[in-house]
Amino acid sequence: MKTATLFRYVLPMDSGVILRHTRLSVRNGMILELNEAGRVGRGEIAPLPEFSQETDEEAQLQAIAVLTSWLNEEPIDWDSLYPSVAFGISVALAELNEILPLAGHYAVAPLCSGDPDELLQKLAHMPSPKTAKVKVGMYEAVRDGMVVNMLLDVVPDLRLRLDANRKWTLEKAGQFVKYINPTYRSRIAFLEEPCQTPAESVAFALDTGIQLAWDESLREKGFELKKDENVAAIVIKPTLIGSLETVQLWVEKAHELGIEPVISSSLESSFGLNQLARIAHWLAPKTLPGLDTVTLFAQQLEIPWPECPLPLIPLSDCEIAWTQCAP
Ligand code: OSB
Ligand code: MG
Repeated sequence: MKTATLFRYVLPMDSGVILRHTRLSVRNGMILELNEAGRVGRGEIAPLPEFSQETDEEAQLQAIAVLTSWLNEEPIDWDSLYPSVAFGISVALAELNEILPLAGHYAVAPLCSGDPDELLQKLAHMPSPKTAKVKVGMYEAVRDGMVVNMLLDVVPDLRLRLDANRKWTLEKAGQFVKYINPTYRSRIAFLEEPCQTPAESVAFALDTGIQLAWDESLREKGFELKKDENVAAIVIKPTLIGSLETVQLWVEKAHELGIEPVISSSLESSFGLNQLARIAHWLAPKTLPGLDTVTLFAQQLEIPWPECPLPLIPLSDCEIAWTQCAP
């Protein structure tokens, strides 16, 4: 006997979470649950506003169609699915079929998207070697350069991942670097997408010796990952990339080329983040994942993130959007 259920969640965010051009005051998403022969598999489908092409409504309609096929023992055409739907359903199936191991990679790179003092407090409790991620490109490039220099100065065993989200021209990126002590450059593990185009980013890396990570580029049509001394990492956001199989292919390709695959959050709930930590531990155990986003929320869902004090909402409190048994 098979059943499939879709829950809808609405979780309040911490004040001041801004995605590109919009403030995100609540996060909407779905948890799907599959039952078969006494086994359970769950996954999260949560298109991210400003990043996903699909809306919540489109994702829900497609998920219902796919789950109906699953109940009817029909094959799933993975290539035709929205990334968020492919990801959530493939994870639920992997859990159901006991393919996804339980152990998770819960050590993450703490994220600083504003106040560097908050990051310094987090780092004080972190064992060495310390790795953190700082968002740059939101304020003046000069200010970013000074903040990064200060952090590397104050915390001698710190390595930084930086993320500029394609905000800089080559000139602005140069202004940023000017404020960083040249001997600290090697402690920048990578800088994600410094410039508006990948070609400018590569030019920046060649100029400065600071290595790059591809994030947005990975999701661009025709992008091909090649061996490149300037590229240290790729940022894999499964909700934006697709099925677990697609994620696995990117991880394998990165490993083949000596590039680090960083499994990262697309602001999934604590439920989805836990699954991402398990995926990271399973597929890329040696790389610190980019999953420090639970504190952007005001509530957690069903499964708490380790040591996170935010209140926890059980899945049973969520609205059931759709449920069906096999005919
Ligand atoms: O800018 O990389 C981004 C999360 C959602 C949308 C965009 C981004 C992010 C993150 C996730 O930065 C956290 C991380 O990568 O460590
Ligand atoms: Mg990024």
